[in-house]
Amino acid sequence: MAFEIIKKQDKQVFDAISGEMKRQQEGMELIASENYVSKAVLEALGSVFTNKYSEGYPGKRYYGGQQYTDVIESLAIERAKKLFGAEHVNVQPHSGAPANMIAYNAILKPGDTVLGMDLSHGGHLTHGHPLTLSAQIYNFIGYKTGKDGLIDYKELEKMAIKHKPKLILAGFSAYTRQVDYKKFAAIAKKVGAISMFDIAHIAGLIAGKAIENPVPFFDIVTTTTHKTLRGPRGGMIMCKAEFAKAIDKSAFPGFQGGPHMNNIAAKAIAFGEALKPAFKVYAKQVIKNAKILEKELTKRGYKIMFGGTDYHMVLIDVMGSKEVTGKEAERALDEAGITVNKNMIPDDPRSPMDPSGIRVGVQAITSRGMKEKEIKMIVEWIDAIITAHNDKKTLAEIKKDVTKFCKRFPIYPKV
Ligand code: DSN
Repeated sequence: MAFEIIKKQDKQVFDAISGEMKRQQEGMELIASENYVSKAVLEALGSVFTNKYSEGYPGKRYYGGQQYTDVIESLAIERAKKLFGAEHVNVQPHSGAPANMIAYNAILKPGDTVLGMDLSHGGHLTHGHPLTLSAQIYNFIGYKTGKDGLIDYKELEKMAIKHKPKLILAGFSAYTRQVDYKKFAAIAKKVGAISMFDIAHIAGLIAGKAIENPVPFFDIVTTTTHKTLRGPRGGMIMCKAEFAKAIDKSAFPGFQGGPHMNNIAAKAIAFGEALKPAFKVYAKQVIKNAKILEKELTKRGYKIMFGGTDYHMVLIDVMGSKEVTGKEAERALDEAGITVNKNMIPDDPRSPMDPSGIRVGVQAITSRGMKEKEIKMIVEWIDAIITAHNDKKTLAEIKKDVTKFCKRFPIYPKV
């Protein structure tokens, strides 16, 4: 990727792009929400669709000149329907947080009660964290994992009966265990609530058929398109036909203006890629790699939260395992060329800026072709780095090895 025009026109931006390219190529990306899109997705993002306004939906727009935007948006919708078996799809949400807000706005009135997973137990900010706009509008009540580290469905049912929520939310950014879709849907049905699943983290695992598809079980399913699904930064909402009108109206004109058509073109490409057999191989390998990660870390005395993983990531209690804080672990790993994020663990006694845990995901390195053998090597480094977290010399030495290793797995061959 040469970026010749930017190079001639704007050296400051060119230098930043080149620096980021080098950082991504030479670093070990273990943040659980990132991935490497294909060159085709990158091309679509940089296409002329970025020039076009297209408020409305295919066949019903407020501006002229929509012959090609309609093709692109319809393609993205049809491919998403095929991937997830959804009755209705809206591909316009700019990202995951807006997708959730659009869904809430479609079905809730201010003050309505929502049950969502507590953030420190693996939920997500937009599922009711007090600092979010949605938490100021709706009455969120957080459910937690039980003593065994798993969602306690009996407790969830009790809470649902007690609080009579209008909406019950599944979906997580750090909880790593398979959800019982039927139980969730049954609890929602019992109390007359709408059921919603935010599958942002696991959408690619579902699309690649490595885990069961929740879409048939839930009324509404929101997602991002850029994590395990390996598409562009973006969001999407799937729902049962009865919610279609409300969701579309809430997306536009309710919440957003013109859709970002270059992004929707890139979503269509990514969904096309996810429909190919190779994506199933990828999704299965992601889970195999996460299982090895869990096993190797456990062998070295790291405490994995929720009793393990069924997905692409693990949440590690580094403080409880090695007396190193999440912040310190993140900093030391970063210094040695390995990128993770510090993360709260359930009922963390520490603060969000300096929590007890780190979250580690393998979906991005799996896209680079890394498998079980490489994961074992990576765990050796992680352990060595955490053990020597204050020893700058050791961290610098490991960084050299990590860089050399990463160069063997090009993110874009011949860049
Ligand atoms: N920021 C994303 C994550 O890292 O999980 C979720 O929004």
